Amino acid sequence: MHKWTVNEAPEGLKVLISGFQSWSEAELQPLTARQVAPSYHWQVEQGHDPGFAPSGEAGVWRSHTVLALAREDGSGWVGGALDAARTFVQWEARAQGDHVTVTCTLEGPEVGVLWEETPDVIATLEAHAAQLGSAMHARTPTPLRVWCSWYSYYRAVTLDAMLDNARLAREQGLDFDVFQLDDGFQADLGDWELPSAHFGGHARDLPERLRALGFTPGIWLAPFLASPTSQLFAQHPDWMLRGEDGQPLPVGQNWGGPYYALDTTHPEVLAWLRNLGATVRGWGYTYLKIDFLYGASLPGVRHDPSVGRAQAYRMGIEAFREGAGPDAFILGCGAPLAQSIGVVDAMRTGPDVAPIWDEESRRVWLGDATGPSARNALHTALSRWYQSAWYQPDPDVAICRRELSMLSTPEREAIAGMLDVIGGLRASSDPIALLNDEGLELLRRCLQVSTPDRPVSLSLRGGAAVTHFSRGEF
Ligand code: 9PG
Repeated sequence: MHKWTVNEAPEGLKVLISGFQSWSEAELQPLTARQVAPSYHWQVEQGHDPGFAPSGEAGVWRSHTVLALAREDGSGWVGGALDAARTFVQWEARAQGDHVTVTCTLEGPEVGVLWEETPDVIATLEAHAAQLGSAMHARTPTPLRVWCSWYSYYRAVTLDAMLDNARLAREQGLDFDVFQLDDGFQADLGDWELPSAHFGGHARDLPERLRALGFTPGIWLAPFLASPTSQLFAQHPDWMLRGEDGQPLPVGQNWGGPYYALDTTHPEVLAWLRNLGATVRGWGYTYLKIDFLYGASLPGVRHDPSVGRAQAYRMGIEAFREGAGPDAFILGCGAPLAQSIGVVDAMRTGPDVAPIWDEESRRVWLGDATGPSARNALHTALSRWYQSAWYQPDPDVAICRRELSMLSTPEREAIAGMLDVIGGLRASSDPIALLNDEGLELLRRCLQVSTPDRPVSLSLRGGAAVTHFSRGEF
């Protein structure tokens, strides 16, 4: 463990943190405020690192890979790492009377860490992020424009809905590069090759037809998960990550019940992951959204106990990448962030967008800002601006439709403006047939790729931290 003392009154400082995985909070806050700790166990597993969760004490902030302390004038301190492929780099800042104690704990092989005082926190954080990105051979390809089925069809997606939207997008001259099938085509979590009853075909039937319309075929998978009802689980119970009690470890609650994760230190699991990557490539998909990846990185009992959990995670994503091939475009989601650098092309850097601005009950009263909402998605992705040196950021979809949505016109416009500031991938799930002229116009605007913006200052106003981006409107 590394430890530093910052001899500065905590009251005058802000802290910038980035949580464990895509959906975890990232934010700039007064150091003396309280980092929100989720109330329920399942919220910890799905949005945080159960091995290094927020403490819930006022003045104690936990962050993965990077942490910064900033004074009102933008000077301060920045912590970073030189490598994070097989190691979780866990930072904590603790306000203690007239000073701050900063600790950095490594979980995994020893790696170099940096703690630097700087006249310009923004520039130093960006320099650290760039250094880490280049040391880990970050892939930062051209951002793509993606139509994704999730945020309007959810699990009820069908083969026909995919093709109808692709045809209409072509007719309307919408500039999508990729048409991506999301969750719902498969019979069960883990049984990727068996179709669901409602899908109306097999996922392998789609790519050729999408290509004929001029789109790159994309598909969603949660390659590290298995549901208790799946054939995968029935056939290979010994492949599951386990708890101390020897039972398969539930790694979250979704799809109507608990779900398990594969143990990526098991050689047969790694072979199965390689094969899965190759299989979906063989079906004709070259854009692969791989989701719920955090599952393989949670604390648990593994086949090879000498492998740490960060390394186990890395072995899993590397195996999938090997199978998919070096030219597949891989989007990580629900994924430990820095540990994915060099393997993924793009990364979701916030929780899901939803057709509501904010779910105050969950965010404020249940203390969980990792849930789906436009506010949570954009706030989190903006707070990770410097991570565009690690992968193409994916701030998630714009919502341009008026129907099936509770967003107001100014809220839809605000999303478009913030996507422009964040840069990275551009995506939409709007059923094209639901878009009126105004919606089509907004969508065309949202599909214009921009370079990520950078904040010009980090300041404290009336006790609340505010980030200013140079495009300035938000
Ligand atoms: C498909 C979706 C979409 C979406 C992903 C991810 O905590 N949760 O229960 C939880 C459920 C779903 C979710 C995120 C968190 O969404 O981000 O784009 O692919 O899975 O199921």
